[in-house]
Amino acid sequence: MSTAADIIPSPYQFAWQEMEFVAFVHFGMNTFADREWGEGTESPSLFNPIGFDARQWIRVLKDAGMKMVIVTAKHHDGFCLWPSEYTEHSVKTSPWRQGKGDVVREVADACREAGLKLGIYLSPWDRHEPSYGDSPAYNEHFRSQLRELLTNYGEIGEVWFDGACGEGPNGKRQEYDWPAYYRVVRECQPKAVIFGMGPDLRWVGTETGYGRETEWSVVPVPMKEALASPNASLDELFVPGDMTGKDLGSREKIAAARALAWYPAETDVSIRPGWFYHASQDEEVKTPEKLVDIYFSSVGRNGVLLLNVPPDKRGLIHEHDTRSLMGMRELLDRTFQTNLVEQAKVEASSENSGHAVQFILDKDKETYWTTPEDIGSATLEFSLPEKKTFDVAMLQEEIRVGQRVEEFTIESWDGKAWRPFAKGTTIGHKRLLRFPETTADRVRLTVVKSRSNPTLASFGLFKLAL
Ligand code: FUL
Repeated sequence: MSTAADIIPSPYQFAWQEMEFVAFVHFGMNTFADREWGEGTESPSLFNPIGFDARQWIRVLKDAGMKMVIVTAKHHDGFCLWPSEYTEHSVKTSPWRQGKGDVVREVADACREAGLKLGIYLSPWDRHEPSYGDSPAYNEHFRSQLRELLTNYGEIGEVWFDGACGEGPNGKRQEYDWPAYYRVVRECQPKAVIFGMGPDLRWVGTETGYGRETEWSVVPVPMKEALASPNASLDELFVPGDMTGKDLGSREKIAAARALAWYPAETDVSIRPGWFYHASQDEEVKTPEKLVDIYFSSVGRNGVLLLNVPPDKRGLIHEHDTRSLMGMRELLDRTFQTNLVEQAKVEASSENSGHAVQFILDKDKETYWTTPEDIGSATLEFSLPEKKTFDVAMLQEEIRVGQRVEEFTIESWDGKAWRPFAKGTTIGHKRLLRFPETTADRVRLTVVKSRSNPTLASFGLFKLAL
């Protein structure tokens, strides 16, 4: 078990995890054709967002608390939001800005001005491109487009690879050359993380916004059979596989694994029923309360929340979406404004008295707690200056040393005995729990089971503002 607990995130995976909340922006030909999956035969003359304002998008998304914006530079219909040299099927043959516009450029500039990162969705499945299905030729075409996007728009934080794969016009099925795609990303944007069909970030396995209660960032990953060379990198050996199972990283799964990797979950969901804007869904925008519930079940379950907000035909984020996002932000800000154990006196102890328990205050993070191995259960006790009422707990592990905690409980002292009011399994980067209102001035957290000595980067109790 300690092997799994020793696996740590790369600095780029860690930076990505710390963002917690990022935006997905589905915009393109489908916005105008009123479809979810275009055929690739739509005329570029349809694309004309006359009120297009990337700064408006970024203002809304930033105010909502998002730290990066991933834009669909090309969806399955093949229409490119940037004037690619490699196709005519793009903004350059559209009426928008007389064919001189570049959506990716304007979004990149607005992100940079606002201090947000930019990510790119480039669909390998391309229903327009004639070379699609002619595998080597299309792979080169795709690499060229990737290179354009990764060299002309400044720093890119994430590259989003979807697995959809249809038949080409020649009736042949396209074989994607993933390692060759990764090489372009590594070469042009060494700090970017690759999602989905790539080895850095994994799809959580649902588009509902609800991650697993037990979410491990260290999981068995599919690898090519023959380890061709002992120096082969993960990029060469990695095989995109199905990571949608209920249990990915339990002790049983790990024991049976051939290879383990830090492969954390990204939780994507749309603020509307569809990924693209449809006027018919204007009344179906998720409410602030629903978005808060999703936040607790994604960020609060060791995932990064990738929330899709699709701009409308004007090229603007619709008023209803903005209203919900601002409502969500306000509820979250009010909830997490005051950590009720901030003023508490903290004491650490462990079951096996022969071992000392260290409790170290870290200047950068809030607290950093570590204990020697084989300690049995370990406890942190918080004594508050006065009684407080809370119904939310937040826990964070120091994942830069690995993900370790397997089971924990939180109890309050009622004057006579300790009463459990919350419990959980994994923590990872962040765990949020909601429970019935509890009032107490003494609280204790017990790590019941851990893969190695447990660490904690922060602990908080809050009152939900709903
Ligand atoms: C899927 C695509 O097929 C959808 O259209 C959407 O882009 C979603 C985020 O990924 O696989």
